[in-house]
Formats: sequence, structure tokens, C-alpha cells
Amino acid sequence: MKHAVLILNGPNLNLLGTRQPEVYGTTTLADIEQMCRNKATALGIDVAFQQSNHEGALVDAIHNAIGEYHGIILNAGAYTHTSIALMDAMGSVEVPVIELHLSNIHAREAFRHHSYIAPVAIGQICGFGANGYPLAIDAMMAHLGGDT
Ligand code: CA2
Repeated sequence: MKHAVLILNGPNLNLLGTRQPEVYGTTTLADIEQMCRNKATALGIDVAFQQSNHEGALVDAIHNAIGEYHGIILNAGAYTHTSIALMDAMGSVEVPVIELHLSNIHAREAFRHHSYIAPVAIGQICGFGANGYPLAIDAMMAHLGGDT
């Protein structure tokens, strides 16, 4: 069976590579999508790559993953630290979610240390910049197991 993974990105991540390069680097979200597509090709899996600045649209995307994707890699951006709605959405779908961040949220401001996503995720990857995305795909495939 060919696995399919949804890579979902939250608010402001569309600005990657264009603003605050000292915090978030110079890699654009389009570059990251290409990294993910290269990884998917190497592993023989399908990936979908989405971004929204809107909390409800992210909730919809999680709901729509049911029956479509075997796993979700979620960089919820600042909604990580605020959104009970995203937490509830993840808890309502039987699709494993990996929480992902470019930066090491635990080494930043105290308000970034708490994540509503973490308790309903299978694990968290943070602090590895854009490389965290292919790392998360590897982690998801290890979690899903079986043939790709
Ligand atoms: O490190 C991450 O991936 C974050 O999810 C990024 C979020 C931040 O609120 C989280 O605490 C950690 C912010 C994304 C903002 O992205 C920008 C990119 C370029 C310029 C401005 C913002």
C-alpha cells in the first residue's frame, strides 16, 4: 500500500525566507515543499503540502484528512500555543500527527514552551530548521511501518 502524508503549515509560515531570516532562516516554504517532495519520491510515498493563516481552515484540513492520509505532519505556528480547537480536531480524527517546528520552541520565550498539540501528537520535532520536515517524514514512516 502506498502511504500518503499531509504536511500542514499554519499562520505566517508563508512568509518564510522573506522576513526575520535571523530567526527562521532563508529557506522559503516553497523550498521546504520541494524538500518534502524529494523525500517522498525517495521513499515512494505521496505527500500533500498545505498552508493556511486561518485556524478554522486548519481544523477543516485535519477533518478532511480522514480516509485520505495515513499521517499528518503539523507545524501549527503560533496556534500551537493557543488553539484548543486544533487540539480537539486532532483528537477527533484517528490519524497520527507529528508536531513540527523549525525553531526550538523550548529555548525561546516562555509562552512558546506550552503546546496544545503535544498531548495529542505521537511526537514532536523542533529546532532543526527546514531539515525537520524530511526528518518528520522519516519518523512518520517509521511509525506507520509496513511497505511504503
Ligand atoms: O518554529 C516554528 O516552526 C514555529 O511554529 C513558528 C511560529 C511560532 O509562532 C512558533 O512558536 C514556532 C511562527 C511562524 C512565523 O513565521 C515567520 C516567518 C517569517 C517571518 C515572520 C514569521
